[in-house]
Amino acid sequence: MRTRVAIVGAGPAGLTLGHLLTLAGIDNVVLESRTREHVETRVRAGVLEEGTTNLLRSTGVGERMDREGLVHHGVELRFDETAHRIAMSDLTGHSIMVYGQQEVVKDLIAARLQSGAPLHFEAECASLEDVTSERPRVVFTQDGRAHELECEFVAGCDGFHGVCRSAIPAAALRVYERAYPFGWLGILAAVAPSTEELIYARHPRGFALHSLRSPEISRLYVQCSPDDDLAHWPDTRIWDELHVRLAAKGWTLHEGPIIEKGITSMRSFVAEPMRYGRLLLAGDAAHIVPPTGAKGLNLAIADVALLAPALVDWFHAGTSTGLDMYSDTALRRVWRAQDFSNYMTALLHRHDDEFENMRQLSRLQYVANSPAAARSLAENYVGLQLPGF
Ligand code: FAS
Ligand code: PHB
Repeated sequence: MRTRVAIVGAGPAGLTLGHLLTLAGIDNVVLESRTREHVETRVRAGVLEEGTTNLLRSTGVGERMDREGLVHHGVELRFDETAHRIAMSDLTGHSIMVYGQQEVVKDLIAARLQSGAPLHFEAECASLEDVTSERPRVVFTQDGRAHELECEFVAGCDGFHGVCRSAIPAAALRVYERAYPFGWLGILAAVAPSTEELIYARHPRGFALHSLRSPEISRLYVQCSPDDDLAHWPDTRIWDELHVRLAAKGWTLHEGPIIEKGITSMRSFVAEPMRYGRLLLAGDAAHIVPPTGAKGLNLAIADVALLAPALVDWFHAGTSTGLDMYSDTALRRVWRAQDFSNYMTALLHRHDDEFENMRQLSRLQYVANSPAAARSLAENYVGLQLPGF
């Protein structure tokens, strides 16, 4: 098997890259270790920045998103049982779109299948070979048999637990990591959201987030310990904690059947550089952010929005500038998102350190009362539109 670009992973990064390259007429193959059903039902992110929605819309995969997605112009910070709205669109001129990551993945898979470009499910990459040569190879297994995919570039879009990053020798890789002493227990509930906009709540019992997926489905999270177990969280306890942590005068949280729940640990992680020879990393394969800033999915898309034109220039114009600049350019945005996600996590989660909790309360009071502080939070949350990021 041969192609120009081998893409490992059919998450948002891999599928978007494959979509963009196919539109540009560049042969590529997407290899995904799981089933189509698994990747299309994996509940993850929910907030899309305009950079993401514009890219999906302008490349013909935004129609259902625009029909079913929810455009939001603000988010609420809630503390001391009081609501403080951050009027993002007024402050920045930009909005966000609430539309589940699994819906984005479904739309991209549908477009991929319609294009006829190769997308192999249950095709697990075992290793990458000769990534510093001009003919790297992807060794993968499918139907119990080993295969080799010869290519000119490998896009490692296989997430944090994938194999592509490990093809870069440790001596060539700089890794930055921080584990947080928090986890998130997330639920999908079959109940109309109790709020029009997202609510990020700081409470002495711990952080809570009220997000949404549709007029009928609510997405909610509570801070838990990083090694917590779902067995300790019966539905009654989840709702009790949500009622306490999200409480505000004159506001009611409506309960409903919980249809999905899971616990996610939180970490910050960056692997530099995002290129090694003919291997290019994108998305969670290169970086992880705590979900408090709603950046993970958007960073993955931002990476491939840089990588696709760089590969197009290589194949169509024979220039390597985009590829040579890819890692440095992507990492500027990655580190900005790392800093913002770390800031939002520190701002809202319950710490074991009372000094930190008091500092946090003061920061929240400052953001709630200072248009300058609110604008800084808002412009990072909607996705920085500054040169160089
Ligand atoms: P992904 O992990 O989405 O995709 C990688 C793909 O590669 C997967 O389909 C995997 O099956 C495949 N793969 C792995 N190894 C392979 C191999 N050897 N061969 C072939 N394929 C292989 N972000 C937010 O913004 N907000 C959130 O609330 C949020 N919640 C999250 C909850 C969880 C449990 C997780 C894990 C992540 C969450 N994220 C959230 C971050 C998430 O949205 C990621 O940023 C996003 O999925 C990144 O997309 P990709 O880089 O494409 O990686
Ligand atoms: C979600 O809707 O899943 C969501 C929203 C905002 C976040 C994290 C997750 O910061």
